Amino acid sequence: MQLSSFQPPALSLAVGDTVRWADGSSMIHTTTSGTPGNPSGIRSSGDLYNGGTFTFVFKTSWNYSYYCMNHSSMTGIMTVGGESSTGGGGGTGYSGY
Ligand SMILES: [Cu+2]
Repeated sequence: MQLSSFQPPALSLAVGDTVRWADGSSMIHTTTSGTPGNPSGIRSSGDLYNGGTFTFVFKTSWNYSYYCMNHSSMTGIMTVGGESSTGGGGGTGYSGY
């Protein structure tokens, strides 16, 4: 994470990929699934301070919108495709929180 944005804001992943967010700024950020004001409940990092990191494994094919709870202008999306035999959606199989 840069000062007040997700870099890169959009990523394409394969099912099973692991993503690590790192707060490289002096501000407190989160990476929270959903859209500002509407968390989806799949995952939330909680507050990340400078040097803090959060790792999440994307196990289901889906488009994951996410945002920062402290800065509503910070949004991003993970497009997860690839060889999923289970289809998208649902709330199972996540390793979140
Ligand atoms: Cu933030």
